[in-house]
Amino acid sequence: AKASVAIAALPNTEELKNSIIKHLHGSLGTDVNKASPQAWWRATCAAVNEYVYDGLRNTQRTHYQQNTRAVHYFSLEYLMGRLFSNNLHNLGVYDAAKDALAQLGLNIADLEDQEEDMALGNGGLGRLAACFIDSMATLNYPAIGYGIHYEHGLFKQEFSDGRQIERPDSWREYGNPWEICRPESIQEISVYGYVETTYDLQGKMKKVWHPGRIIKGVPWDIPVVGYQGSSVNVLRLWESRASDFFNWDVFNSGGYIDAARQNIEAETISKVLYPNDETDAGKELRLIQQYFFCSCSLKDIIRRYKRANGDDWSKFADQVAIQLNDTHPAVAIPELMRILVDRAEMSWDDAWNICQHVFAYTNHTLLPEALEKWSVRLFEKVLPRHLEIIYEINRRFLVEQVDVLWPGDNEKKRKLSIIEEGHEPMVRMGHLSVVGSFRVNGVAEIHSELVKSDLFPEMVALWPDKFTNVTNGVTPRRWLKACNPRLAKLLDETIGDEWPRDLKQLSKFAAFADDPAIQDAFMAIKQQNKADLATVVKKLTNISIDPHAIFDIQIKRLHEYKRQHLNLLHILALYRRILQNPDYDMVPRVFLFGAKAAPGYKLAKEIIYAINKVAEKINNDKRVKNRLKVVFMPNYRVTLAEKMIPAADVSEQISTAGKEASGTGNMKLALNGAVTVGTLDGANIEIAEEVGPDNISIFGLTVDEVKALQAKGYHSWDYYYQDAEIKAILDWLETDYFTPGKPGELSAIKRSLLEGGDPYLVLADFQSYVKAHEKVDTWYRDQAGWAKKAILNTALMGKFTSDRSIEDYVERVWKLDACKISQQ
Ligand code: 26V
Repeated sequence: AKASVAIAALPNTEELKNSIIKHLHGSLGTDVNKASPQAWWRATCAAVNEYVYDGLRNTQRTHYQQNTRAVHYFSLEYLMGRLFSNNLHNLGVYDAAKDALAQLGLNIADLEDQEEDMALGNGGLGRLAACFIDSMATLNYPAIGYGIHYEHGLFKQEFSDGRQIERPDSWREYGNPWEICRPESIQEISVYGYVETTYDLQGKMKKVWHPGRIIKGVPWDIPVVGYQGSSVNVLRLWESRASDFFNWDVFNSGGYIDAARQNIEAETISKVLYPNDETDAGKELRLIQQYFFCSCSLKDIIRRYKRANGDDWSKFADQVAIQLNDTHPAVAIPELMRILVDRAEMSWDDAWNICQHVFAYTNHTLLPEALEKWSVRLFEKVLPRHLEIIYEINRRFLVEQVDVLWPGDNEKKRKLSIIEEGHEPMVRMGHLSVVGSFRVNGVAEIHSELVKSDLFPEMVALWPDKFTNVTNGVTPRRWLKACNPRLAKLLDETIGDEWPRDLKQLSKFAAFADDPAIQDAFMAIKQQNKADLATVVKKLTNISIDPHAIFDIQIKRLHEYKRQHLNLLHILALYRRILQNPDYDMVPRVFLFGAKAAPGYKLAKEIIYAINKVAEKINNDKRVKNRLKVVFMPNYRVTLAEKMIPAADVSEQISTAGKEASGTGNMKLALNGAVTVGTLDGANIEIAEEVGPDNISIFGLTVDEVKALQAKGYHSWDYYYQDAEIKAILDWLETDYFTPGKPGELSAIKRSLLEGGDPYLVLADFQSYVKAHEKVDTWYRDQAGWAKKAILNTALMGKFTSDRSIEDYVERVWKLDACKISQQ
């Protein structure tokens, strides 16, 4: 048995095998002769958990004994995916488990497929949170993730005649072996009601909130296993329940049915993840979700703090840092103020001083429609006391900060006020987050600059040192070691096995970029990964694809700014060229998409439909002679990403410059040796800096050029009339060529690009995009040259590990010390 840091003894193959059988009998109540794959999977999870829990106990005891400063990551989303192979890899027992299962006559891959994805997130923001908690545990930082234990994660996607259908996700319908319920740490929180102003005997005013509803929060803990026996941290997710105490009252007053209804309403809070949908904005339930988990989490933090420090609040800001993952948890700021001022009876100034040393805020988007605002009316109904507190925060901010720098300037006050005045007054959560935090960061260099210049320029004038950048990253454990075992093995053999915890080591691989043997090995691995994906594609879509074609992949949420429709226009251009010139010379290409559209986002759904219809036509057109295939993979999710990314030759990162805050899929694909076709947007800019101009195909307008074009007036019609190819393609979409007998079914895209004014400059970037792809085609014809580019992409992506992001947060924001875990 191998020793590690947090875990006393890790099992060998024999010990694991015995433990799996022990749990098959003792935890699952079944037998080797009749156990289902599901039972084997559960027994293996239980066996693994023996070691995970050992690390968990040692970590929690060490943190308690050392009374460490800790970071508390507040996020509405954690897009975890599956945990089985991740936990095995991070414990360092994947091969032992694989062998143990093989000896039992089982294939580990079949067991992996028993697990549902834990899809408690929408996309980039949620997956980033998952990568970050992996890195924080790996780097031994005292850290806890707080969020919501949604009963239903992101919807499952099906296609019906090419149209997206949403189905509920029930990831834990039959339980989840990784989570531990902690009823001993239940919290109660309040919503609704009214505020009473009272005066004590000294005449001092006191505000008393009489809540209308009390709700119970039940914590579920998910162990977060650091790589190679580092810390085992916790992800704590709150589930809402009706409060026993409250319902008793209703029950006694004869309101049995009312009590049942209130039960249902309380349990609705953690029922479902909001699918990132404009039409959902402003929904009461979403605000209650935000407040519910923030209040539960703050009370949990305070309980732990008081256990160590009693009623002395003076060390609170030394011990506690809270990172707000976007503005979604920003209501934690007035909630901490309420607890300190109303409950702990602290002075406003002392309480505010604590808040401003505890909270830090990460901005993840500049899109105006995604900047959160809540109507004052709704806030007052749900959280009346918090609205008063926000008013007071705002009053002091405007008087003590804004009016001091810009005396008498009402225009500045109007712009900076946390309350947006108008027909329907709104609370601006971004403003609240900046005012209440000691640090604000964007998620890539360019994005952080735009946060300062375009979003909060006056806030920068007030607090220049508050703003910083932390470029995103991804965990190389899941996104290389676990998902691409063939490449991981080649790396181990050529540069040693330190790279998963020190990704800069990958640069040693660059020395092999010209080595024919390594080039062959690298390309052979890509080929095998592509063959594996082709099998998956055949199974899921019944489309046959040739593993020797270029696999060109765009995987991300469906949004106009991400421009999947630009990709589609390029596919149509190639198709048209083939039809016009039967000998059109191109390297065969398979275009693969994976994307979910928000259920209420009409145009996004039309784009999915159009891609599916175009795919149907092209894939069945003999004249194409296999030069082109188009595949839209259904139900894109973390588990599918893990199968697609290792098989990618080309990575599509084609957002309008200035719109994609960072991107993280771009990092995963390049890390696995894909060549990026991308705009100078988000982290693409930093990827281009790292891999160099020979190893990336950049196209399109820059941020400054986009601004200039929009300032002078962009007229998409000009491109339509002046570019015969664009005109032909858009007109083609209006015919019934792709939807026989139903002309006009695909016209929504053309309409948005012409009558709609093409808000994301698709037509402006089109020809530049076509050329970027012609460059890729030329590059690919030189196989040794391509191998070199692919190798250099992998070798030069070391910057983009989430370990580096976390070290940046520690240095620039959290000021934490790592904590070595001691064994009992
Ligand atoms: C907005 C809403 C609004 C209504 C209901 C649910 C919901 C959920 C999420 C959002 C905003 C999402 C912002 C976001 O995901 N930003 C992405 O963050 C990634 C990690 O930093 C980054 O790589 C992507 O570029 C950025 O789009």
